[in-house]
Amino acid sequence: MSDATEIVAALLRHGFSPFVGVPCSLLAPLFSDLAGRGVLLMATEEGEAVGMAAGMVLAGRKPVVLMQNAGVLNALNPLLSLHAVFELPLLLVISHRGEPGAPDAPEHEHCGRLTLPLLELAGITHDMVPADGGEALALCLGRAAAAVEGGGRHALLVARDTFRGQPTAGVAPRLSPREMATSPPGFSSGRTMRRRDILAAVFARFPEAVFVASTGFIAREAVAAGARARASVFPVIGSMGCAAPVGLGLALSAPQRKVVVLDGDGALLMKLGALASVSSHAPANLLHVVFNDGVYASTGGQANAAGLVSLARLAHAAGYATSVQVETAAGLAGALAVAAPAAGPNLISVATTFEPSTDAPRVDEPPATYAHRLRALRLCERQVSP
Ligand SMILES: Cc1ncc(C[n+]2csc(CCOP(=O)(O)OP(=O)(O)O)c2C)c(N)n1
Repeated sequence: MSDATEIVAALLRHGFSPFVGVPCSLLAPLFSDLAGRGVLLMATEEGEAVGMAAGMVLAGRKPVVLMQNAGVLNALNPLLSLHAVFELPLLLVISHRGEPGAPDAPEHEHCGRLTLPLLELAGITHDMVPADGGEALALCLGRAAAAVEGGGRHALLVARDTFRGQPTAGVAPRLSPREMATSPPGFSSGRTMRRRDILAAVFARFPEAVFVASTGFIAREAVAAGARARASVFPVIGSMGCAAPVGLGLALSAPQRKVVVLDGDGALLMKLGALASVSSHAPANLLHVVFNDGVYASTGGQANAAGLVSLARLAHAAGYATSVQVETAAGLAGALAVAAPAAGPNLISVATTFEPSTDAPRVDEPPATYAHRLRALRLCERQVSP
C-alpha cells in the first residue's frame, strides 16, 4: 500500500515544501501527516491555494498544492492565467473522486470523468500514485520531481482507496503561524451544540421555509431532518460554497417565501464574496445559518479559518441587516425568534461541536429529483420579479 507518511517524507526529501491545500476525505491521512510536521497551510479555496503557491515559487520555494478534483475547476484560472503565463512550476496532489469505472457519489460523476482531459488540456502532466508503494512509488515521485525541476506543472492523482484505513488523527493543530484560538472569536464557551439539534430547532421555527443545505454532512443531515419535518430541502451536495448563492437566487425570485441557507463555515469561506452579494441585493426573506465548527468536519476535521476569523463580524461588515453568533440552545432559540419576523438578510453563526462522522445516510435520491420537486412548487409565480 502507498503510505501517506512515506509520500510526505519522500516529497520533503525532494525539496518540496510548504504544502497548501483544501481538504478531501481521500487525502485526510496526508493532511494529518503534514499538519503534524508543521508544513501545512490551509487555504479557503483551491484557486487561492494555487495563488499562494505562485507567491511561494516566486520567492524560491517548491510548494505542493493539495485538493479534491472538484477543486481543479476552481483552480484552473490561476493554473492557466498565472502559473502557465508566468511559467511557474508546480506540483499538485489531486484526489480523483468519480473516477470512471469506480462507484462514487453522484456529485462526483461529471468532474471525475473530465479530470484527466482537463489536466491534459491545461498542459498539466500527471501520474497516478501507485496503490502498492515501494519501487513504483519512488519512480512516480521521481518523475514528479523531475517534471517540476524542468519547469512544468505536474499532478499526482490519488485514487479512492489509496490511503484507506490510514491514520487521520492529529487533525491540523494550527491553521497558520497564529495559534488556533481555543474558542472562536466572540464565543466564550467554545463549541458545544450538535448539528442535528441545531437543524431541529431551525426546522421547527420555519415550517414553511425552503432550505438550502451546504455540501457534506450538513446536506445529509438536513435532508434527513427535512424529511422528518416534511420540509422542502435542496441539498447542494457538490459545488461547495454555492448554498448561499443558490439561496440568494431563490430568495430574490420568491420574496414572499422564507429561504434559509444552512451553510458550513468552510463552504462560506470558500465563496466569501457571497456575503457581499447577499448584502447588496438585500433579500428581506433570507436567513443564513452557519454551522461554525471551525473545521472541515466532512473531510476529517481539518482546521479552517473560522477558528480565527469571526464570520458574524464579517457579515455585519458586509451589511447584513442583523448578524449574531450563538453558542447555546437558548441563544439559538432567541436568535431564531428575532430573525423570524425581522427583515433580512440575517445571519446566525452557531457554535457547533466537531463531529467527525454522521449516521445520516448519503443523499440517495437522484439529485435531479430534488430540483424537480422544488421547481414544481413554482415559487416565483405571482411574485413581482425585478
Ligand atoms: C471545490 C471543492 N473542494 C473540496 C471539496 C471537498 N469537501 C466536501 S465537504 C467539505 C468540507 C465542508 O466543510 P464545512 O463547510 O465547514 O462543513 P462541515 O463539513 O464542517 O459540516 C470539503 C472540503 C468539495 N466538495 N468541493
